[in-house]
Formats: sequence, structure tokens, C-alpha cells
Amino acid sequence: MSLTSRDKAMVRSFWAKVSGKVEDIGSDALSRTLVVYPQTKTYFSHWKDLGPGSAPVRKHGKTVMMGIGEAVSKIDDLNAGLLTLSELHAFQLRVDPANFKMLSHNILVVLAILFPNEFTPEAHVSMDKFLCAVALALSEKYR
Ligand code: HNI
Repeated sequence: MSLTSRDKAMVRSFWAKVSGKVEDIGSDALSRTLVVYPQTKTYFSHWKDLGPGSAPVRKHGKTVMMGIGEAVSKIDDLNAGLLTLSELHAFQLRVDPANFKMLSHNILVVLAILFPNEFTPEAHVSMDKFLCAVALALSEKYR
């Protein structure tokens, strides 16, 4: 299930269309993740307000999506490109890698809602594969 050159081209061109909205995408995706999979809240219990669209959720949602943008730029070698982030999530934050799938799912849902015209079936397939590859690269340091 590796990314083909067509997938990579699709991800890059889709990202170019949506990356100006990283804060909205990240805020909505993280808000949904915390509501739909409430077990994810344990990692953010130090925040004052975990409600949808709250200030910390917006801020962190943007941070996560900037990480996704970084991954787009390192799409040819995600394992090397995301090494530091993988170490952070594995050893310091101790995030169970199962959570990456939940967030990825919500990122896709939000992209479909916010960009119905750009989110073609082809863009959907390639973004899904890309987010899976990102999750795998982030899980690399757990083993
Ligand atoms: Ni994640 C911090 C990127 C998934 C919990 N995370 C970050 C940072 C980036 C980032 C970037 C900031 C790093 C720094 O400070 O140097 N996280 C990503 C990406 C994904 C992801 C690209 C996957 C798509 N993170 C998750 C998931 C969880 C998660 C699924 C838990 C459910 N991340 C955290 C926590 C922090 C964090 C917790 C620290 C935040 C804080 O403010 O304490």
C-alpha cells in the first residue's frame, strides 16, 4: 500500500488548495476526534477547555495540520521526515498509535465537508493512503 507517484502528485495539488485553511481544518478535525472518540481526551486533560472549537483545540488543531503540511513536503521519505515527531509521540507523549487512525479519519471527514468540490474520489483515495502512511511513519519509533 505504498504511495504511487500519482498519489503523491494528487496529495501535493490537493494540499496546495486547502493549506490556507489549516487552522479551520485542524480545529474541526480535533474537535470531532475529541467528541466522537472521547477516550482521546485523556491526552489533553491539562487543557482548560476541550470543547469543540475552544482556544486550545483551535491552536493544537493548527499545530497538527502544520505537521501534516510538513509531511506533505517530506512525502518521499516519511519515516526520516517524521522521525522527531514519532519519537516525541512515542517516548514523551506516549500516545497509543491507535489514536492516529481516529484523527486521520476525522481529518478526511472535515476535508470532505470544507472542500466538497476539491475532495473528489481520486483526492479521497490518495489523501486516505497518505494519512495512513503518515500514521505508520509516526508509529515507527514504537517498535
Ligand atoms: Ni500530536 C503535539 C503532530 C496525532 C497528541 N502533535 C504535537 C505537535 C505536532 C503534532 C506537530 C507539536 C510538537 C512539538 O511541540 O514539537 N500529532 C501530530 C500529527 C498527528 C498527531 C501530524 C497525526 C496526524 N497527536 C496525535 C494524536 C494524539 C496526539 C492522535 C492523541 C490523541 N500531540 C499530542 C499531544 C501533544 C502533541 C498530547 C502535545 C500537546 C500539548 O500541548 O501538550
